[in-house]
Amino acid sequence: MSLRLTPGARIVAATHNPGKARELAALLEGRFEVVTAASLGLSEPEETEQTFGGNALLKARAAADASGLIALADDSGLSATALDGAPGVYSARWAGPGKDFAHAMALVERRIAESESDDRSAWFTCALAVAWPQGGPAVVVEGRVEGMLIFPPRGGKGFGYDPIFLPDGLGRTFGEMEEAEKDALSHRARAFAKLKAALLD
Ligand code: ITT
Repeated sequence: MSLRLTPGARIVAATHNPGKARELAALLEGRFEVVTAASLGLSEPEETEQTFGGNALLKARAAADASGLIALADDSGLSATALDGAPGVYSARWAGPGKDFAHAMALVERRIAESESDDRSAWFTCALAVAWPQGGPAVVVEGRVEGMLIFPPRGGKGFGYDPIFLPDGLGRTFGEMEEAEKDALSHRARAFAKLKAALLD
């Protein structure tokens, strides 16, 4: 089986997060026929792994096996140095069942204050996994972007923790950036560049 992705191939984007789905679609740039896990009615597997790569692979394998299509999955999150890398793989879970990211960002702020650390550095990680159906091969890559956390949150663009993340060297949070600007430097874009090198170019 070839580990190259042929342009025009039908692939399933194994995410139920609309913010991620939008960014992944922009990165895929119309190279593929992309269908979403939600549109195929695929269920969300439980994220039982302790690493971004492990969870991305688990999601890609579940979607590939359920759909019979090549699947692309994303597992990502925010890590604060003062919190020893939390919320990390639990980033979505810190927002609770209602996916309340105002609450999750306030929780990050409170936990950092409680830690009594002055360190506001943080990073986003994105693991992308592509899996072929029926127990076929899989590829997992990871990208990161470093920055600082700022409070109160700034900007209403993006999704999740974007309004508290100021990427190094820039004066605007991800929440204040147009999508194309974030897509040029984000953890997701960096992971995607590695995927492209492995599977596309
Ligand atoms: P899927 O599993 O269906 O893809 P999810 O939202 O549950 O959706 P994750 O388990 O990977 O995805 O959770 C990652 C969380 O980390 C996500 O919900 C966001 O809140 C946050 N996150 C990841 N990438 C982000 C980004 O680019 N900007 C802001 N927050 C991000």
